[in-house]
Amino acid sequence: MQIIFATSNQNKLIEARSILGPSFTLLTPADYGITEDIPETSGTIRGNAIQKARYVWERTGLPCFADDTGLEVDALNGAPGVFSARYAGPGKNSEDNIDKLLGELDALGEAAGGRSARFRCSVALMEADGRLTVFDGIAEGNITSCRCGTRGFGYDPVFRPEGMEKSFSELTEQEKNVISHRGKAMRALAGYLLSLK
Ligand code: ITT
Repeated sequence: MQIIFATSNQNKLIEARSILGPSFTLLTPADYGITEDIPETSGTIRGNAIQKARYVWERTGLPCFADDTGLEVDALNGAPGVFSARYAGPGKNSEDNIDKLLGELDALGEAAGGRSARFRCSVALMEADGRLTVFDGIAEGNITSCRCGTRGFGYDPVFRPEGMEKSFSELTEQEKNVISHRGKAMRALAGYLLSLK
């Protein structure tokens, strides 16, 4: 089945191809000449996923899905959350975002009362006829005190999933996908799409 994944994040694309497997051929907005930044202005993770999927569907009329993900840290009242991509400010990268996150938690010290956190992922699917369905996935865990591991992307080096001694960046791609927020949401997406056949 051919479907567009409305993302500009190559790491997400690699993970999605692995999670969804050979039954799906993933195309990208660039394959349809959509090269501009897709707006993400809704204020919620679910809303941003819907906004991105709808944006590409409106321009192609083809089935497509989008992923929006945020890291919620309890001691920071759920921040960075929907602002995860630009936590350290516009033009900053994942290294800057991690520096800011660790700095905020260090500044709180004991007052943080723990380092529990979760990745929250929403995957919004627009079918060709305009039908919208959203699939959610959560991975619970803790923020480490320093970077561990070299794999993955984004906040992976400082996120240790619940019940594991390793960060996402110390897991193989397959190990991460089994337990990750994106793995959960995208397996639900795959189940839905295959049930339509
Ligand atoms: P698209 O919107 O083009 O899909 P993006 O990188 O902007 O790509 P998000 O807004 O969903 O995607 O990402 C929010 C932030 O969370 C961003 O800094 C990512 O690097 C990070 N992130 C997303 N998924 C992650 C994962 O599985 N592990 C670690 N960090 C992740």
